Amino acid sequence: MNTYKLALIPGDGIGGDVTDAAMEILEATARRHDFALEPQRFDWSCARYLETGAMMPDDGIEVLRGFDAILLGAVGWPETVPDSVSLHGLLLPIRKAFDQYANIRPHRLLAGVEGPLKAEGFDILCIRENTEGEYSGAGGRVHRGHDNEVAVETAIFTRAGVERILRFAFEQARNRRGHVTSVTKSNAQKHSMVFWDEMTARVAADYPDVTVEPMHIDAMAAKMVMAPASLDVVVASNLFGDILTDLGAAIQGGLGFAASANIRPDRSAPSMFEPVHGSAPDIAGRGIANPIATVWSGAMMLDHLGEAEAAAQVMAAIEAATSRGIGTLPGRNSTDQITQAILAALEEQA
Ligand code: GGG
Repeated sequence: MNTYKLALIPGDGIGGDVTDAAMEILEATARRHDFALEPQRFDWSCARYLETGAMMPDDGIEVLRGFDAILLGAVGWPETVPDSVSLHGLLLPIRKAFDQYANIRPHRLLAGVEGPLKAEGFDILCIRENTEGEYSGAGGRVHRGHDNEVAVETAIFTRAGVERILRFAFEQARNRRGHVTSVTKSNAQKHSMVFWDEMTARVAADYPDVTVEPMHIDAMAAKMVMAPASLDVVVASNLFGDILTDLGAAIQGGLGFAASANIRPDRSAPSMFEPVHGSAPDIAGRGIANPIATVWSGAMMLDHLGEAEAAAQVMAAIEAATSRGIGTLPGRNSTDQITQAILAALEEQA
């Protein structure tokens, strides 16, 4: 029997609620298939930062390296720790240290979920570059607090980094409907984004079976609202992908449904799975967070681990619950009710 060592980082706010729910469902699924999950919980969070001065220990990355996968809940507690500190102290270092360069975020309406648009039938796979670009962390500030203060944030685009994320997107498109939309702002950003467009054309030449459309981020935002069904694979830089996938979450009914996977494609280091949403301090501790985004992320994790059948069963159970109206509207059901409905649907499959 395969046993997968899983690093569980609930993080802050609703992160604990949604990862607990996901683990209950994933472990129930594992029991029905011939594998086991061996989770180890880490308290790395803003609470830890307040106690120790660090979101994770100095050897945190080395500790995580020994796991098969990481399941993360949410990061951030802005009331006490600046978001820039918490994000750069946990989530971003993990993505970069393990070179999880492909952030995969699916956007589609689950059965029974009515999004805010009239549009139906869209199925978008956003591929966000995850290790460089605008989130490189390169830059600095001088003359702090003075009238002549300067802040510089440098976006870094390397040939290797851009080429590999584009190839990843084209490979995904090959297994889907064969279309890539490559998002830039190359009219305004004449160095990095023109370079991205050139790399898109170069990579596209190796994929004659895939159609490609370069698009500016502003036009893309409109298209995701006006004609989402026309989109298949969307590839974008770190910042653009981050923003577009919140829009993607909105059109699929809300952040409670938006799943993501931070993938190291060659599998030489662990990949990390997390909902797109943050810690939601406004609803933390109320037991009403929607766990579906985390359960869906967990299904992506099972798929990545090679348990495709189990992953498909988790997705079918989520949709059996949502098709009955469970978890489809904010606040309609508690976290526990949604979890129990998904568990019941798994039982029914048996
Ligand atoms: N679910 C993880 C989380 O808390 N994300 C919040 C966030 O701000 N993420 C930024 C990013 O994905 O780069």
